[in-house]
Amino acid sequence: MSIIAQDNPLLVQKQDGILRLTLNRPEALNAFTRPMMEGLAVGFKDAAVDASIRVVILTGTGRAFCVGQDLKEHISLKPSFLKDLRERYNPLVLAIRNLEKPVVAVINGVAAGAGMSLALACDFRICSESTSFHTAFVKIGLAPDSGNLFFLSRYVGAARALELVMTGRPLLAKEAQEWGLVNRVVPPDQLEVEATKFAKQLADSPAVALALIKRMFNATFFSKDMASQLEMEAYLQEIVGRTKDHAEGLQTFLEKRQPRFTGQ
Ligand code: T3D
Repeated sequence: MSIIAQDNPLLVQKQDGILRLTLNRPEALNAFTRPMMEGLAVGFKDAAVDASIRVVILTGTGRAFCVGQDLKEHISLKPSFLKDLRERYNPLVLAIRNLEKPVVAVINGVAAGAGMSLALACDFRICSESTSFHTAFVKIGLAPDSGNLFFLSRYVGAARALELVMTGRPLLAKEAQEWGLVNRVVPPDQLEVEATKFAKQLADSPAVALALIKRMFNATFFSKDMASQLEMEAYLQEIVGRTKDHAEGLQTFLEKRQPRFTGQ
């Protein structure tokens, strides 16, 4: 494993094509501070330009994934919400959605506020049985931000999303899975193994196809109408249809063997 940086409050590790970004302020349930968010921004920029990175895992240490903005920092700095969201939170959400590589949220415990939003912005959510989601904003007199309601309503439907953001009631892992919000729920002691196995499968998949599937997914759920979506699918299929990985895929179909994708 190559450890790119081992600094608190964000651990950055790279192994087997997987970039693992670990929020590391367990004493504050991994609440976001400015240095942590700057580290995340750098991590996602690196992931975009480093071809050896095929998948990003976002996770946390201790009993929480992330509980959103560090409210103690917020109270002491008294930032403008508009400026803070525009300059720090929204760019991070966009970086995750615009990164043409899968991003897996490995949710090891509590996810609240903008921490929950960031988990929702990821492509996949694998969580431990101990996970609970808290929209949290309403509990401190705020409206949801960082895409929380935007993503939530698309994943679980309008009625459930509105109930969660208006009441702030916790959503436990089992119910989140029943609602289709998370991909897998696993016992805490199996989370890392299961998540790494899943990420490795993505890392070994044809990279161009995954990039274009993510572009399609964004267009399907997050923008555009059906006609332009169909046009875009045709356009993207034309591109991915010219890759060596597609040729390898066809070949393995004919030869009945496992593919060896190279990302080209
Ligand atoms: O500029 C901007 O601010 C714009 C962006 C805003 C985006 C946002 O994210 S706003 C939403 C911020 N997050 C919250 O409001 C969540 C606040 N936390 C909670 O509601 C609860 O902690 C939880 C329901 C998430 C978990 O409850 P529980 O009982 O499991 O843990 P706890 O005892 O409340 O917390 C444990 C420790 O973490 C505690 O510290 P202590 O007393 O042991 O020293 C607590 O203060 C700390 N902690 C929890 N959340 C935060 C936090 N510290 C700083 N900031 C937090 N958000």
